Amino acid sequence: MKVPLYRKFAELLNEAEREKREVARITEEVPDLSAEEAYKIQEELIKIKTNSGHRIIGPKMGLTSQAKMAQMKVKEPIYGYLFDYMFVPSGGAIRMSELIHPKVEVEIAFILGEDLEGPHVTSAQVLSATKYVAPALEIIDSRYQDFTFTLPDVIADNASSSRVVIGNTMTPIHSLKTDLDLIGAALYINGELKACGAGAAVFNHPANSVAVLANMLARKGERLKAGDIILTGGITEAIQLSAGDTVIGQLDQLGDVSLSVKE
Ligand code: 0L1
Ligand code: MG
Repeated sequence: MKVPLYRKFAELLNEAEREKREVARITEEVPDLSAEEAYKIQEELIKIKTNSGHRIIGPKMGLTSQAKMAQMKVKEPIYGYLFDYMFVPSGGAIRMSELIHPKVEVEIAFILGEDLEGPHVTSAQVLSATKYVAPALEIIDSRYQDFTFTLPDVIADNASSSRVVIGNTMTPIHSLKTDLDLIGAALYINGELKACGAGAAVFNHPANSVAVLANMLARKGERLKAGDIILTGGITEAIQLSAGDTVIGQLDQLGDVSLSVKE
């Protein structure tokens, strides 16, 4: 595929997000789109956003559970980028009128104290470079019709990134009493338990997810930077949101993170 086509699809996805409308999957027009080409489209999309004044707050990992990887028939997760305009304070609100068909998932965020550069980053190096961990809610909002896509489609669409809520408490990683894979997470919507899991659902340990991310970014000469806020992947399944919902994510030792959903 040629560079002008990367740009064309990136513009389509960016417009879909801005105009809050679903679009057809790219693979309907380009059935043999590869993951490598899809990351080129994603790079164009990121350029469009940064050129229009938005700032990256960190990368995110998606499809990090064995179940999701098996479902998509892939051996490694995917990444995308979170931007400043996606950030919602804990206890704040998102608006359905600004989104297409949002879903929410509970995650653990890592806040790095040191840079991490692949290609051979280990989870032990991730743990030593991490300053804080925090509870997070990720709102994913695929720009594709009916929230359905192939792997290259979702890579091009910035891994469905839409909004992110980070809990108010940042916990120094070395103060945790149990390892992150044993930390339990629960997702409540309107007081009802909708999903639960443990940190191990994320690539066996969320630090593995960050290590894989650093090693994937090294392929294009990028590294993780001190201060990056990294979403490591959903611990719970993603749950559809509706106007009027109140969402609370609870994580052992890390605390709560919440948001409400307005019209
Ligand atoms: O953050 C995620 O795990 C989302 C990855 C993309 C797949 C999806 O939109 O469900
Ligand atoms: Mg996610």
